[in-house]
Amino acid sequence: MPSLKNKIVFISGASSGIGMACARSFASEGATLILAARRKEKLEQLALELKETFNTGSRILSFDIQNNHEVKEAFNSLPEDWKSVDILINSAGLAKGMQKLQEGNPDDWDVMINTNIKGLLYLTREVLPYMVKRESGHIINLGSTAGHDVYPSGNVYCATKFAVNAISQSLRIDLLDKSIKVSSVDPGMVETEFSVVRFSGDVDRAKNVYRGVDPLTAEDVADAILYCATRPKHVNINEIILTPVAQAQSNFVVRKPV
Ligand code: 8X3
Repeated sequence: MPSLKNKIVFISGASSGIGMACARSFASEGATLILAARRKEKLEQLALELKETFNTGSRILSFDIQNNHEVKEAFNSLPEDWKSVDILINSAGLAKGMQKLQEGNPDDWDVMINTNIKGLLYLTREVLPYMVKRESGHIINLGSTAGHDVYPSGNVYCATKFAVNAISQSLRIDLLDKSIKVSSVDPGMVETEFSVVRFSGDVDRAKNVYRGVDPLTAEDVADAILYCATRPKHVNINEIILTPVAQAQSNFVVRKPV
């Protein structure tokens, strides 16, 4: 298995959930990390933990991915040799609200569209030219089963994940002649802060999403991402869709009585 030793891995959304789990698993494989998110203290804490546990060298970048100016400024603040990112993990993303469209909140739509689609594009736009120049690199996008099948009241969130799916497919074509890999890792129900954020801190409602299911963990998804990143040079994993055993796709879930 190709080594991640001294590879530069840029992780967006690194302050929690799947991004944080990726930081830990890639650090344990010897990668050097750029940890990006809005919450600086969380990133500092994580960088310290990874230094103590794995002796990981890392840099932290705190910025709002929804703001292209901030994304550019943060990326450009990196020393030149750190800009040659080997693997970009676009894991920043969120859901806000879950209502029928006619009842939805346009402010929530903006946050989802600006983070999940535009933020991913802004960051990729900064990192990619350096990969293209070297004709080497790997972009791993965090998609979702919601990018394959819509579900009731999922409208805008599902649309953002369909967009991520389209961006991954399109990037793969555009980069064919540059030897750059593009993978999409698309989980179903993962119990992280995801539903708590979606329901604005309503922990009981968030818990209920995973009732009787034995959901995926952030570590399960990080494991799939690590798998994509550690294939031989000539192998690209286009897409991994992973769900809990009790889930077939967005709309088919069997719950055990609890
Ligand atoms: C997360 C999957 O079904 O909770 O992207 O929206 S779902």
